[in-house]
Amino acid sequence: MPEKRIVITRPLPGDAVAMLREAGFENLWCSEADEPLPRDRLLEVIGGAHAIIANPGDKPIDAEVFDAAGEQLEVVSNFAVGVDNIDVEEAKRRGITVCNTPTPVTEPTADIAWLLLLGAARRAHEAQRLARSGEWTGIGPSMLLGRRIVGKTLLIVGAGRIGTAVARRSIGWEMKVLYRDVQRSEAIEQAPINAQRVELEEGLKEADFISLHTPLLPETRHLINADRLALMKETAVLVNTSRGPVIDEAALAEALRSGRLAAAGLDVYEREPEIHPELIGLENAFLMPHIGSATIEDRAWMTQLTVDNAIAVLNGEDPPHAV
Ligand code: 8YV
Repeated sequence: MPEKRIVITRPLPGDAVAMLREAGFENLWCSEADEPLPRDRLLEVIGGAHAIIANPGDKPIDAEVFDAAGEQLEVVSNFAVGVDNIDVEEAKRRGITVCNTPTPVTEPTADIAWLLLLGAARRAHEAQRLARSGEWTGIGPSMLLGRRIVGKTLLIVGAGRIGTAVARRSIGWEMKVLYRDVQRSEAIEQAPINAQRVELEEGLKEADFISLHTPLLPETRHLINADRLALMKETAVLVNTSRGPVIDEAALAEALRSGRLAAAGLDVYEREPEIHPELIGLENAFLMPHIGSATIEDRAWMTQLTVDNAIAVLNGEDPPHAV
């Protein structure tokens, strides 16, 4: 039987190719360019693949991709916890296993949520720009006033791994934590977090800081729309490290521009890598280019897990993380 073919759509940090060779897989194709593989090239190179090692830039991984790969395709191993770039239902229908990398993504993404929360609340980007500008005239009583965080109320929307890790970090800020999730979560309700489960609307009205951690599903697309933005306090800060389309970006830009909402910290966008042009021009939008999981250690761990997931499926074993 010919050797199983593995396609890696973009070079990953750490040496995925070496890891696969070590495990005895020699029939490998790895893109050399550190950029998304153009669609026509993707459809061309995956022919005959048993495994695709994909990343969120490959979208969509759908029926067309599965057809181009061929019936022998066994696994799509995604370099991400989010799998909204993959048609999971179609994969399931065809018996293709979809895998992801939840564990390494949790803590660094929770850190970035806090960086966004702190940065947006304390106007870190404006402060940084002034410090570097050569125009700073000295400490000023009214200069760059931000918002107090200690003792305020934090709403976590989506109490999974990342939402819970963000809530855990709030202990040092002595915050009251609310959460909204379709399911009850004991991990977030028990000490030391002691979060209280609320309806979304109730939480949006009460919170000073709102952090989004839902997966992107049909029911979470534009979960935060103009109506829900209108429920938030004018002093509230909204943070998103989940997926861009969870927020109606145009409605958010309008709320920030009009002063309806104090500030937002965003790592993800509706049409990445495009960012709504109005957001780019707004001082109360603190923006990052989707770097939630981007630490040296965690990205190397993600590569290892992506490879381990693929190898397990190809060897007929249970993968560490199937969706
Ligand atoms: C990306 C992420 O995978 O895990 C996710 O779902 O969005 C991130 O960790 C990462 O930025 C690589 O594109």
